[in-house]
Amino acid sequence: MPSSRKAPVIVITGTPGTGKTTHAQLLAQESPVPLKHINVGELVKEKGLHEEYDEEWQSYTVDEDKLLDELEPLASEGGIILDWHTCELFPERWADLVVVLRCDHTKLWDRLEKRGYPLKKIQENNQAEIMQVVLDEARSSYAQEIVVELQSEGTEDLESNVARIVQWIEAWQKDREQS
Ligand code: DAT
Repeated sequence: MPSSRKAPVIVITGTPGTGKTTHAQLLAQESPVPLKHINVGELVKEKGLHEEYDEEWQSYTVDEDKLLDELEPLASEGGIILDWHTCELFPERWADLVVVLRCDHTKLWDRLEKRGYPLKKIQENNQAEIMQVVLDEARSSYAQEIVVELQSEGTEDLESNVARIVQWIEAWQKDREQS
């Protein structure tokens, strides 16, 4: 069922390091409708929407209820990009488009090494990318027609992916105007 939002909610997801934040930042600049980039991991830290810090994994255990309460009014309003490494938590009604970024696993390994991730975390994410965990998660959580898998290996991909999402936004707007 189409939502009553004036601007879409675009989920950009993928294994850490696949380029979500890079894409979200460029998309927020190029979008024909104002889109606010929400880096969900940063939001969790800023607003303390977590339970405890896991030293071994160097990450927070997210308080899912608190996070959903925080995001609900923003998602109802629309005009946001949700940038997170998982998407199954977000209710299906929130999302107008779900972009799953993919990257060759050796390239991903380099990106995560540069980021200073511990070996265990690099291995885990590398394996998840090979097994297309996030893509499967997106496909089982949302209608097939709103899930798009895009490669994110280099700047050419980045630019063409963002151009493609911009086209999708323009079509989404036209659709709204007509109905
Ligand atoms: P994520 O938000 O998924 O964790 P990121 O946007 O922070 O990933 O990107 C991780 C690193 O990889 C960063 O140095 C930018 C680079 N990168 C990602 N996707 C890219 C692309 N399509 N072209 C060039 N560099 C890219």
